[in-house]
Amino acid sequence: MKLGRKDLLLYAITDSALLHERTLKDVVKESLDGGATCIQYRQKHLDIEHFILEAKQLQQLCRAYHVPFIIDDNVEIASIIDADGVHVGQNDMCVEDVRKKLGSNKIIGASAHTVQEAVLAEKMGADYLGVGSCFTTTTKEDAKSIDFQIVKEITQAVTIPVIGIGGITKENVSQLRGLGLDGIAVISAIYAQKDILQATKELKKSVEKMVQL
Ligand code: 3NM
Repeated sequence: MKLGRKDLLLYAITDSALLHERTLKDVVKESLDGGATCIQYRQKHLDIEHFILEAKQLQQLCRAYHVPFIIDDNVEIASIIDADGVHVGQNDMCVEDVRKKLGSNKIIGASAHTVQEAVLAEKMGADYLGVGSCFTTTTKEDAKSIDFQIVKEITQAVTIPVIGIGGITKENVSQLRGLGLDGIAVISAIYAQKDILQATKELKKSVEKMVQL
């Protein structure tokens, strides 16, 4: 699957800790109905068998919506289930090795916190970058905040699309305007919400305004 810039407008990352009575498939479906443009399956605490089962369910759902399905971190499983792509952090497999393993048709996203990391990731073949943490987040314990000036320098230094991540909400997303971002990646602003459908719709409207030049 080829990745378009518009696919990165509202990138939703799953969190199984936020399900309450709902299933992961149900909440992801709600977010897709609300207009999420890309889904990342992020799962840190599941054995491989269940990981694959759940990933396949979400993959099927995303296919029906023609929305890219990305797996966080686990290149092996992304390869096994033939996911659309994988997202790697600075401590995961390096982009160059992921590209070798998955081939040229898969989407590779990379996290970057400095201009140097961003430029290197692009050079190694990343298709998009996630930069953060833009605001304070409680979702990822080791997230470090990034200066907006650095975000701007990153978007100017690379040609691949860049999305902001970390603590982004419909209230604060407008503060990212003018930084050159193509979209946002969120967990809580979608999946911690009671009405996921409505929350996604509202967030999408706000992010559409943010990315306008
Ligand atoms: N990566 P929320 S922040 C997965 O800064 C992740 O690289 C981050 O969750 C980074 O939208 C983050 O709930 C968590 O803040 C994003």
